[in-house]
Amino acid sequence: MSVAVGLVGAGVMGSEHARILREDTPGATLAGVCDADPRRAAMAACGSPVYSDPLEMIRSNNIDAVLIASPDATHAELVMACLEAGKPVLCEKPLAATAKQALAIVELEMSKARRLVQVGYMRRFDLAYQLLKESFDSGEIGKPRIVHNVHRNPVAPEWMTGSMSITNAFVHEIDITRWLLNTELTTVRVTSMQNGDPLVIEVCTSDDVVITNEINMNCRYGYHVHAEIVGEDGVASLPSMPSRVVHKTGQQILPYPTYWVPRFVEAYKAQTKAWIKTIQTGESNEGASAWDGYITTAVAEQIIEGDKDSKIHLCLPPCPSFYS
Ligand code: ISE
Repeated sequence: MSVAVGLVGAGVMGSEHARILREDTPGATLAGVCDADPRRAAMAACGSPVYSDPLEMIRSNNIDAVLIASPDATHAELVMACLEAGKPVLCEKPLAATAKQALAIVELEMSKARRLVQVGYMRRFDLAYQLLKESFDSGEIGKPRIVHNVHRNPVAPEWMTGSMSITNAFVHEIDITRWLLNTELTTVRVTSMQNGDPLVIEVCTSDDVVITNEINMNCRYGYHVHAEIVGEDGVASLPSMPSRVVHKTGQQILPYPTYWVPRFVEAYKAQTKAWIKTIQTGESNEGASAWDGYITTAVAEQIIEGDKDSKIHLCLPPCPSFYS
């Protein structure tokens, strides 16, 4: 049986998800698209029904599961509606705008006694990150001491305002580091350059690994994500990404993508396939749970509310058995 997916949001990510659902996800059908802009929705829908009210689409009998790719502030309410309707939902990161909203999602999901929420931290499905995790899990590089993360965008998207370099960008490093090292974060110190960009964020984990993070929203040269685990017996890093070498004007050039979709397109596809398989078979996948989404939002919130330039001691509750 093909899973009929309703997509909320047809912007940069939404239109990409629509394409992946239409062309690259066996077992799924794009069964509806909802966006505030009906023309944009129709373009992404490519002939499937267009909705103007996301709640109507979520509740429709023609929709089995929902993919949310609308603006960050709308996520929590839409995920709650999916839970109320008993429908599986893949929500783009972040899960919610506040830790309180994210916790309400966790509580509602637990009350339904069924895992329905997956959060779109797609780096978990990136082959290079998976191999990095394998190096750590296999013990090949020994006990980890340091992780270096670099997250650079050429120019901050125009919708990126205020603390979104933390709530929308750095949340990837929070999630991927917890997943890579299978650990919890304990302290954070943020060093902010003049106008808040770039940020240098130092994090410690419960097993004394130090994580350095450069979050740079305006590096100019391209979209570039890098990670390296320094272990006691060796170092494992992400490789240069598959690209092409251009020989031109006396130079050899290895081009960078201009934004994140080309870099992570295979991860987005693998994430959607895994989500659909989980819906069809009930088998779990590597994706981030509502609990992971809650922890990530809680860490981001505590950083934003914490004292700049001083060490923030994170206060995170233990993981309920429902999620372990
Ligand atoms: C964007 O929203 C994303 O989700 C990308 O994955 C991230 O790398 C980028 O910094 C964000 O702005």
